Amino acid sequence: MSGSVWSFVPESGEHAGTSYSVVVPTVWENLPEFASYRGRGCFRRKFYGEGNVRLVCKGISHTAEIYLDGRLLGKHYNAYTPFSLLARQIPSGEHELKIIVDNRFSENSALHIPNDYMTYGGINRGIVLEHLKKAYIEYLHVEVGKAGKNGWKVLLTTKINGISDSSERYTLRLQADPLFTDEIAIDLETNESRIVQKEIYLENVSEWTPENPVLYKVRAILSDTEPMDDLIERFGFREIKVSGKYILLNGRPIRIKGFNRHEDHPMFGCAMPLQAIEQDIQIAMDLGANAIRTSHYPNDELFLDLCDEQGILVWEESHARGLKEYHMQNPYFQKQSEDCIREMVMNHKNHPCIFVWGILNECASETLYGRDCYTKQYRQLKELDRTRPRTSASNKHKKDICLDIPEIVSFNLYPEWYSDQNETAVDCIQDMMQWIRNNPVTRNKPFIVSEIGAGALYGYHTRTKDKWSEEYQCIALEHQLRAVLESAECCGVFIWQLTDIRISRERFENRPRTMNNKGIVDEYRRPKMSYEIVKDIFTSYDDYFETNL
Ligand code: ADA
Repeated sequence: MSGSVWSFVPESGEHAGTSYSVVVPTVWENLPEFASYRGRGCFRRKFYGEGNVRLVCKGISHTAEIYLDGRLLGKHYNAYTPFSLLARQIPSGEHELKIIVDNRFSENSALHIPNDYMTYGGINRGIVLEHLKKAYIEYLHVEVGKAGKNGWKVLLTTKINGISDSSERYTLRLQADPLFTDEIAIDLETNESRIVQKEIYLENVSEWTPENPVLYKVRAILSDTEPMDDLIERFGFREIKVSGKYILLNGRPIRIKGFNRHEDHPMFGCAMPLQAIEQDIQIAMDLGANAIRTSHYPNDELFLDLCDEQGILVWEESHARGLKEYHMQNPYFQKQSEDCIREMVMNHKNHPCIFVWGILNECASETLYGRDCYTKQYRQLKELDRTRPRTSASNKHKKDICLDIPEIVSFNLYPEWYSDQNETAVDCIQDMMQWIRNNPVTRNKPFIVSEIGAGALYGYHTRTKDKWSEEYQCIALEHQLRAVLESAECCGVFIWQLTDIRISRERFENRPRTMNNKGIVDEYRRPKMSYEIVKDIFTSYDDYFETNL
């Protein structure tokens, strides 16, 4: 249903009730009259169908009510995670899908709040309609881990949902050419769901590395007398481990040279098409980066697919930015966070590019209540994925009381931008490193500078190299990056940020242009003066640390 024309009708404002044609995925801010519309809007589309249908929505911003032929099928909160809904035995013929979208901030929304990025309104990611028979495959997870010197253990977990009114016998075929094929018989009672696991040991496979990101495909086929559903997943043979101060990728200590990136574009809002996503990745690679952090929410699977293919390492994080203790006490906070983490991990865990899961950027990690929330979320992550390390970008630094929980410690630091003018980047980084070294909680963990940067207005130049000029951004970034990358105790950095982005006008009125202007390229992807400086610095540091582990 993606790439097709839908109707959009706003519910309030001077154009309430008027119908517009839009191509989904889209956000209504792309329509000239709705550039700042905050409210509810209705998207409709007709389709032909019959029998059991499943609707898979990859992202609706930010609250959705979904109706089929006027009957409520389900609701979902959060712009940045996929979900699916099932409708059984619909009669043959034309049907109407209606999605009511709401992008308003309210006490019912704990994660989408006015923030330093824009919350758009619309169907921002792809949408798929599947016709099902008596049973379907909900997911196929592939977990890989090293086994011995040359071997790999592969754990395949398939979830099958029966939607038949009688008990049935099925065959599940798992096929990854040329690696393995297997067939499993499954008896399902009426409406039963079943999780089927299969462990395989393999040798002589090609590893997934940033230099040579080899991907394999595995296909699950569910049949009774004939095939009725299939699912193809890609995966890679790579293992992430943490050892002392290092993050090891297939045993080698990697140095992170990364960018923070928001899904934001002046022409598409957060509903970015594949080509625009690919352009961002190409820009990051041209700048010498090997990693991207999905600040501050799970990204479109299209982005992850491209990173898998290009060998870009990804820090994927669940949705939250700058929540204070009172935000975290919102009665919806825990449930909305839990849903977001579950939907993120369950949908994205096969991507080899993801090397770390992040939670709760700059939230209340200095309070006991905050610690309780961090503990719960870290625990949930571990239950959902035992293979990846966890972290959180903190701005509480020495006051943070949650640093003992995750495997990796990460700080957002802005020396020579927000901090006291007299503090140099070198002083700031050295002071942090000394504190980390002397603190038994952090001493033996990898440390990442998860944000560093400075603002520059594209095209603004001053002889005096004042703040907001492109000249000032060059100076600050050069000091910051060299200070971080010269420190052997720091395993990497994510620059804030790849591109300039739009922010919510309800907050941060003090940001020029209602934009966060710390991009190395502006919102139209035009390079600022700092582009060449960052590129020189990033390309002069190796992707791995020289060390005898
Ligand atoms: C924070 C935050 C970012 C952004 C940045 C800035 O560290 O995590 O979302 O707001 O500061 O530009 O100040």
